[in-house]
Amino acid sequence: MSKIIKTLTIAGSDSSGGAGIQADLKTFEEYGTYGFSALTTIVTMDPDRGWHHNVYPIDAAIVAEQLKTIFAGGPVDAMKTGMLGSVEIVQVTEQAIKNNLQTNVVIDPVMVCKGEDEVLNPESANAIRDLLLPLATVATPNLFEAGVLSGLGKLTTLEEMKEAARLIHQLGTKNVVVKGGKALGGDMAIDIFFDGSEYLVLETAKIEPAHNHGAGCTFAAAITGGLANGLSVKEAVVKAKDFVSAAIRNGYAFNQYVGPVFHGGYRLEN
Ligand code: PXL
Repeated sequence: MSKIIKTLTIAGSDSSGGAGIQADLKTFEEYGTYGFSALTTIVTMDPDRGWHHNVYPIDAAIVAEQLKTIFAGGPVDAMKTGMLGSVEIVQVTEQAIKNNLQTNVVIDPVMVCKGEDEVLNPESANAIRDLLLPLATVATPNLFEAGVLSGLGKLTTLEEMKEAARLIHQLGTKNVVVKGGKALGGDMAIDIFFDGSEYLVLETAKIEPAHNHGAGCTFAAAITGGLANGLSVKEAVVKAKDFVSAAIRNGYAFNQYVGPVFHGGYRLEN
């Protein structure tokens, strides 16, 4: 084995396996990397309550201990964050990035689970904006999160997505991917990449049926895997779009409520 390439996710557990830390570790494996994880929250979904999500944050001191373990081997080649669960966990994450001089940092500013449209924890969302975006190589908000972070509210057009990306770039992240996915009207799933000067519009035809639970986490994890493998940010984003599209094409109906992506879809197709 040549040099091991290390990746890290600081995120929540999605018991249904499509999103969260499960998405991240499966994706890191597909990218040929050795994945570490620091667990921040446990999310359960209740079939007796219409798939209602319960979110259980883990004590920030335990998150700090996990990060101490992981960084005992030095910085990783690339890392990402997902659902963080509390302001204290955001602060612990900020300290770990700074103390370890960690580079290649992907901040996925998770505020809600799919289908829910209220910010789970506004204080945590603000802390991610203020403490983590300035440390980010890439921030990867979905359409809803981009509307919140930019202050523009609900985004409905490509032009609004671009303006949101520009405003989020001003919050300190070096690059922004607004994951529009299928959330914008029309036939195309549209994401945009902005590096502070140029926009790149990434488009694919919408996939039906859209088994896309976990697509956002998987997209961000794939960018992380690409950066760890030495791709430029733009190359990593372009490849991640292909990776997540294949994951959606190969997704499946788990039950009446949820259809997760299959993280190995890109491998099956290539
Ligand atoms: O897709 C957002 C998300 C992120 N992280 C965890 C989740 C979810 C949505 O279900 O459970 C742990």
